[in-house]
Amino acid sequence: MSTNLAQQLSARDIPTHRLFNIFSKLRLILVAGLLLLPQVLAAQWNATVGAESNDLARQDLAFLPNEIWIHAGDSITWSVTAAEPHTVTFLTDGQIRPPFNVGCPGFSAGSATFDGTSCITTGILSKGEKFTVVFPVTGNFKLVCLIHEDMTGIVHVLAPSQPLPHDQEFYDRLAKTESSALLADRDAAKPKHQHSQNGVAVGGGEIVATGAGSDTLSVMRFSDPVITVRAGDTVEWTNEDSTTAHTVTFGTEPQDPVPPSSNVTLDPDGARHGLLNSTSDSVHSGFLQAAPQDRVGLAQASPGVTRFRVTFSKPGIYPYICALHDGLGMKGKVVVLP
Ligand SMILES: [Cu+2]
Repeated sequence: MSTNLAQQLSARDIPTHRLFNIFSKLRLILVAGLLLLPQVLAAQWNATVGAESNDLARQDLAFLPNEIWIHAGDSITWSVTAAEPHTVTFLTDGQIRPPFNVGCPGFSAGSATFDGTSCITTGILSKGEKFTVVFPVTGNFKLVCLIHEDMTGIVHVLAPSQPLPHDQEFYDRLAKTESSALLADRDAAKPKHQHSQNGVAVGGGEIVATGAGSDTLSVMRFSDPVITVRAGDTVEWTNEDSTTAHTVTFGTEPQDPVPPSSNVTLDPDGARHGLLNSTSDSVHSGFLQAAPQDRVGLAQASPGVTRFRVTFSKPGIYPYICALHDGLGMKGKVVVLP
């Protein structure tokens, strides 16, 4: 090859290399663009968890709203807006519901991805805390709170080509409407169902169905915060909430609030019974809770213990609390006259 021809060839090669470089760069930009595109298009949705009255007595145990339609790749951030604690949990279909302190097992903090194949849950979320879930694949996913059994919802994850029925503004409005309707519900303050003259209703509640699941209103109060009786009388507390557990606790709070204290006996009708001989004595009802709903394919649940009786032998003033909800103001007092 003559020097001249070699020079000509290399002169022709230069533009080819340049073209190749330009194409490489274009390809890189294209690939980066395709990779970034879903993130640019992916929407960030917001929803709330729980709501409450100003005095904290009435608690919405609900996802507000409890039904949301999004696209695959979108994420939803749930913000807790009430003092009652909740979890944001997606179990897998068929998974046995775990206790809230066990989790999936295990917990996620801040954010997680859910595609229906493995469980995700937060630990206990307090007021002001947030949790974001990314939904990369299509499907209809049930949302639950591991603390409150009748607090459920659904996230519908559609393919990006499908139209979405609502925008964020719609969900904000729906959350507000649902929340205030629940909080305003007066059915939960039912007439007392006690057969005893000295009866106190412990809480009250109502489960409200939507197309996506259940919202619950729980009233975290004793119906008669102060009740006056005579020495020798017995006061009877009845949990009238459809789902929420409460306790009646005099004196020292036990470490484990679930079982009754050892000085509690069982009446023939299944109610628990304590005796207080002094204002400095302690007695604890344990969880008073309605039996859970029965379901086909599951063993029948035993009747729940909803009643607690305390006999007061001596005059005095006996303050008590619900060990679960005293922070929300669930406290009472028994005045025992001679
Ligand atoms: Cu309570």
